[in-house]
Amino acid sequence: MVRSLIRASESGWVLQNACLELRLSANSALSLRSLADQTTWLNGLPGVVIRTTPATPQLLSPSAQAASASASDPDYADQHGRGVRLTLEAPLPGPALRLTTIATLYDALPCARLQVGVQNTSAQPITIEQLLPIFADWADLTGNGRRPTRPDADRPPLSISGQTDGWAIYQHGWQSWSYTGALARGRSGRKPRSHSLRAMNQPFYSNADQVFHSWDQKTISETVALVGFPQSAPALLVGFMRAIEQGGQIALDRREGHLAAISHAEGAQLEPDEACWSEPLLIGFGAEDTLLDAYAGMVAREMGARGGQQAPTGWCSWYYYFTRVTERDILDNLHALSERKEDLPLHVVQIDDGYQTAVGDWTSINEKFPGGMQHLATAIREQGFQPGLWMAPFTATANSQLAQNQPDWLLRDTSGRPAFGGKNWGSAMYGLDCTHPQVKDWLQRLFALLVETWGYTYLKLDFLYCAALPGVRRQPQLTSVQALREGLHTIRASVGEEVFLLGCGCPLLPAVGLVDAMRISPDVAPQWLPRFHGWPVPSSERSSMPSAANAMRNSLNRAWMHPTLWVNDPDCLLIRDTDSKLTRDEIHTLASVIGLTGGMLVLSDPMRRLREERWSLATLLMPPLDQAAQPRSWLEESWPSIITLNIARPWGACTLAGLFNWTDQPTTIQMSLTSLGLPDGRFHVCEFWSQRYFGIVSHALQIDLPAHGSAVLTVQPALDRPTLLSTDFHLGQGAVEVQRFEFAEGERSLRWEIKLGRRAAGSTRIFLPSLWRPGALTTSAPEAALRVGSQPGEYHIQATIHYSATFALALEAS
Ligand code: 9PG
Repeated sequence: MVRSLIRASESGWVLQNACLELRLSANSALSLRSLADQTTWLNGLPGVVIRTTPATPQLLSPSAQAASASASDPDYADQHGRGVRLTLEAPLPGPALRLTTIATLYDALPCARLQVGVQNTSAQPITIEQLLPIFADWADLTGNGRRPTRPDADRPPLSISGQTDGWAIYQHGWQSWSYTGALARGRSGRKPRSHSLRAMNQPFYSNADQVFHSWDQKTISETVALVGFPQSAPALLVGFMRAIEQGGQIALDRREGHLAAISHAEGAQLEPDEACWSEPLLIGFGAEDTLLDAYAGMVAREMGARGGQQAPTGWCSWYYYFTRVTERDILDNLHALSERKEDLPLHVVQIDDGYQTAVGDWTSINEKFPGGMQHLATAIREQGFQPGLWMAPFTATANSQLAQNQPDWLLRDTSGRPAFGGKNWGSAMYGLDCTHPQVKDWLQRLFALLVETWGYTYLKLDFLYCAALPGVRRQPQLTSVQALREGLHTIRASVGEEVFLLGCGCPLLPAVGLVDAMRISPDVAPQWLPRFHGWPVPSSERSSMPSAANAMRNSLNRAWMHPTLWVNDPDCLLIRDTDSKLTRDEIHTLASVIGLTGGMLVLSDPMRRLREERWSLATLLMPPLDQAAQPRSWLEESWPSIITLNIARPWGACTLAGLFNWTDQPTTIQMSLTSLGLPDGRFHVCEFWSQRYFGIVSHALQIDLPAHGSAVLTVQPALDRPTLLSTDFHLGQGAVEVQRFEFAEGERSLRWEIKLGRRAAGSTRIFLPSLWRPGALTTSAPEAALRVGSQPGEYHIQATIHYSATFALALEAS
């Protein structure tokens, strides 16, 4: 491995690792260059935004005065590995402030870590709004009226492969439901017109807007952004590695080639001599997927992600019953699931919204649940399921007893009104002030009741963003991110480590380490696109509204989080053919997305009304895959059209691929194997939904995709030996259920094991080179038969399996 290095140069300091070079000049100017491509760089300055009078935020950056290196460590090491580190200090113009920049490069990571701090060296308190580890801009934004003197001030701030504008952006949304995905060249990020949608998805938009108001083609990405050109390296990743104290945003202007990384201190009062630090920022150049991988790993280490969890499976009442749900509905579905447990062994039965009298009044149960919540949890547990419950712990609607009886628990805006969290349930939603000691006490007692008295051990915590709305808090020195974490921490402390917490409607990064799973998408719905009272929704308003297409878009575009940050929840798989506008092809596509990205599998249909064929559709995703397929590009399209997952198994490698047709017309695609990331060569290709075996393919294949339809391919190298091609037990076609596959040439036998954890009938497709033909089959399965396939060398072993079965096939020389 190449060791990173640090040295002084005539204009400042140089840090370098295998991927990039970072120059810091004597006035703290930063210049990052990709070593793989000399035409890719980011030049900027660190800065701080202060507020002197309420109306005027002022951006300050070190001027020409020389910065001094207070520490230079060529042998630095921390949780991310070995590297080098430099600490620079520089005075800021205007009020007496000192800016410190810490730059770290790691030997084994394709990125630099940047953190800035500001110290008040005056005798007066100073209000800090934002800390900018870097902003890269042509214009004079400094408050002192002088253009910052960058040594390279005549060079464009950001260049990717020689292009200084027009790049594509991967934009990340604030919370679970917010738009996440590519903004192709020429498309700008949309700001919804509706107040409610803004409150829910972009409440901090104006903070960045105020400072960078001159950027007229502004895109704001929350926490992290990728910038570049689809499928071409290098791309640039800029992302905050932590959201423990401050929320981060990346502001971009594609026309002017601007970028700013903003860590929101939210008006922190800095007393004389006090210092305040930004969250650490990661800047990397490289291939899109390696960057997101490195980023996820660093976030997980910085924030202590709860790793190693099995993705839960279950049933949730919301997407059919909605708030009309009754105790009877829960029991009916519970019994239906219980009767079918051998074919579909789900774990959780989760009661969603609809049991409480109002949002906020969680222990006041409505008349639709006459037996009470404890009784229902007991019934669920007695049937062998884990009881799950939805609630929105940081939200109260205007009509709730909570909002009326505890007005001082509500988060307030600067004019003293309860902070608006959007409209739902025909009422305004307010957020609770989780820095209020009485709110914490109440949460502590409430969750002890839900878990210890009622008996729910799986909790879907919804509308969590309400705790993180901008507002005035009991403890004014705490930011919105800290307030949300206080709330989540109080819940975690109350329920203990064993209870499964699923975050929903939640700002993503601040929840790492506190939740076990995270909803990463808008709500699914039994319709392809969002509708409002039956009408189509304008494009500016629809990206976070419930729909199957929206849920899939975010689930694909946030696949990189799983399982590094938590278990991803892509929202429910809806498979019913009544009360649903989804076509069979659309349902297959939903199953492909949920199944291939490897997160939770939750159903939400009236189970008694499902036809047999639909039940079996659900079983195809059981158990969930433990890895996540990822888009081939994060920058190409809002809805990625190809996702892949390479699977290494002792008996051979295979690639799983999902292909999607997001258009309204059927299409035929010519797909080259290289577009799946495969090298030149010959491969066996099978498709799941059509159960087609394409035979041995060497360059490209032609596939028909229905409107809104998908294909799931399994691809393996064509070798001159017996090969497991696929199974139809599981969408993974062998990736999950095949435990081993051994060819003993000397013994002339093929042995394999299938472990499904459920009862199923299905078939395994194998390939035998022309040298061999099948002989006797022995198996532990109650029923099995061998059938000759239609392609040369293709055989099917049909079998009924109870949980698992072993197979041995004698081979005869032909
Ligand atoms: C229960 C539901 C389900 C669902 C959650 C959440 O008004 N809105 O914009 C809005 C957005 C999402 C939403 C409800 C309303 O759904 O994601 O799974 O639990 O709450 O009310």
